[in-house]
Amino acid sequence: MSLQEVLSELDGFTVEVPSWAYGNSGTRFKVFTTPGTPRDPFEKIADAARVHALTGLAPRVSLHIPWDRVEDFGALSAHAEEHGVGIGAINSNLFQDDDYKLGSLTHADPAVRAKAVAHHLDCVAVMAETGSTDLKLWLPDGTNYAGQDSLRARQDRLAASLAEIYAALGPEQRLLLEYKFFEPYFYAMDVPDWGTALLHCQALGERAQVVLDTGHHAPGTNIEFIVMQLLRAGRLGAFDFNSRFYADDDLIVGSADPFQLFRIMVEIVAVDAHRPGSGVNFMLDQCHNIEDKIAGQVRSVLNVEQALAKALLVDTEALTAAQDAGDVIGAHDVLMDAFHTDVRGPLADRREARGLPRDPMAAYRASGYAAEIAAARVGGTQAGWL
Ligand code: LRH
Ligand code: MN
Ligand code: MN
Repeated sequence: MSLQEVLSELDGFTVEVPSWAYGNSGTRFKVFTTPGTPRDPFEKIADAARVHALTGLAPRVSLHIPWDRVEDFGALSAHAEEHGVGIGAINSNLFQDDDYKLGSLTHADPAVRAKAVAHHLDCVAVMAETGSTDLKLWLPDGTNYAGQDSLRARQDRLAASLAEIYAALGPEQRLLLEYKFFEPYFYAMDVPDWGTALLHCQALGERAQVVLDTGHHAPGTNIEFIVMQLLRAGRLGAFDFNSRFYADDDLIVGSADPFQLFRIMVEIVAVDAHRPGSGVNFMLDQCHNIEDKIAGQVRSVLNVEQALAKALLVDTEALTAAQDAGDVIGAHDVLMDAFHTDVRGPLADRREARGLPRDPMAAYRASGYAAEIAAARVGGTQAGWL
């Protein structure tokens, strides 16, 4: 098979970009503002649409509620469509309300739990208005001290709250449950790992699936193993891609460790989960604190495409033969051959053939869009989570 034939597997592969990547962001120490930062969700979508126009890879934008709350979500959806993109997952937010200091969906007080459930029903209403099919829920609940609350009771309350939310979803809609092992609590998070997320999803039903955020694991965790295991269970609903050195750094995916991203994609390709309709939503969850945000997003989606292209190049016949023969080095070499292949030229050829810029980054720089928005927008908003 020719290289371009192998790469035709990329047809239809998409990456979903987060609205919050286009807002100002930073650390608890400092938020640097960037000229041209969007002032509202409409402008965030316009910027996201640029990324899609340049790469042909990013036709959906995830929203975060209430960061992206607008009067008329139908109008936001129509605006997205006019710009050539659509609305993707709707993210709920349980981490910025004083009532949730001791928990939201797990809180001991039924009134607080009811409020947190109601927020999700509100998100489901946004899904109806925008045509979104994914409700994404990251649970920031947890405890800071042993004995602070019953670990077990919190799981029981969570299961009951999730069941109420799940019951509100339509037959075409999914609940995506994201785990994280630390932060904002440091003794015990209530959904710290993929096992806990999976158990809750299995209890809920088929349309409850796990979200794997690459920044949400302890150092040294073998993430591709988790990818493989969730795929085996039929429960890998989505990725939140980003890159990290230390913790949940949310930097450009594939920047610190492109090899890890490749290894993840090898597991994806092994079961054709890169193909449209596989049920895996390849999302980014990133922010760009010091770099240009649109360029940062362009680099991110290209990095994901590149990792997938290399994974597609793995000679699976040779790999299986080496594995079956117990040829340890031989098998490893087959994988590394694919990883070391430079796919940038062939991917540029593919883009050109599809009427896209060969070099999206150069095209972005030459477009003058950054200067245009810097002149037009004054006082861009913060992404929301600081
Ligand atoms: C939590 C998280 C989750 C939130 C996003 C802003 O760390 O990954 O996905 O919605 O960050
Ligand atoms: Mn995330
Ligand atoms: Mn995160």
